[in-house]
Amino acid sequence: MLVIGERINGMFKDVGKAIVDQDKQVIQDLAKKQLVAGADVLDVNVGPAAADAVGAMQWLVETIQEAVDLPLALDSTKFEVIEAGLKLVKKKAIINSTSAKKEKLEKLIPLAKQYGAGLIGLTMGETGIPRDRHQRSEFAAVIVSACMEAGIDLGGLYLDPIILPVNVAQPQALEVLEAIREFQLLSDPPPKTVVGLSNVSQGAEQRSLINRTFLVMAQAMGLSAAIADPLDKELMDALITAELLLNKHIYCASYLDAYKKK
Ligand code: THG
Repeated sequence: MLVIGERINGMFKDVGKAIVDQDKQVIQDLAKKQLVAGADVLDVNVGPAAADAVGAMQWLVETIQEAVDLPLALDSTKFEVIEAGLKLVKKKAIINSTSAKKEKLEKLIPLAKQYGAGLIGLTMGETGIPRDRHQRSEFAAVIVSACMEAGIDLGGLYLDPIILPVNVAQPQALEVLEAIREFQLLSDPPPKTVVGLSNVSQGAEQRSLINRTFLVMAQAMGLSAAIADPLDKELMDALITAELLLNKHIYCASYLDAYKKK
């Protein structure tokens, strides 16, 4: 399971404030802590408030790379913001994200190709947020075939079924789980899958419990990656235990510690 640390997102108050104050310490601490906790990649999102989003992305990428050596997932709906990040990254980045919309695919696939970056494809299109597993698979097929046509390495493509908060869209959680399974039928070898895990519990009580329960269920469906909070120890322990039970690594009495030292 690829863990993409979610914490460097201007949606969080501490990060939003650090961007405004240009406070490197806050960002670098979060980068280091997520690395130690088991993040493989760091998501970087300037958040909704940043007035100069391009400048904020540039500052975040440089600030993070001074502290840690991890690859970054550049998370923005704006092409220029992602491009500004791509120009600065030292490691192969992940573009977060395109959708199945024609104008998005036409811009972001060439960008991924130009920079040799991975690509997250949100399975939503002209009609907006998908209704059910079938619509998700339809949008997924559009994204996969556009990448194939462009000659993009499908090994770097992550399909995202889009998780909605369970407190307002309860039936969607099961649709997402089924979609994760269906996406894997779209190509051989199967495309990878990713979710923005914390979305599922937004506005709910028991966030951590909901997050880790859903994560384990998604892992059983074959999920490849999660944008999630690695600082949530119970979440990480559940993730590692699920991998053990799915026979992805060998059991030993100290398997939790052994995994973290990998
Ligand atoms: N798919 C993809 N990318 C994504 C998402 C996705 N990027 C953003 C998001 N969804 C994943 N990241 C987060 C980060 C934070 C929260 C949820 C998802 C979150 N934040 C607190 C909240 O809203 O309650 C912030 C409150 C605070 O300040 O503490 O829950 O789905 N590809």
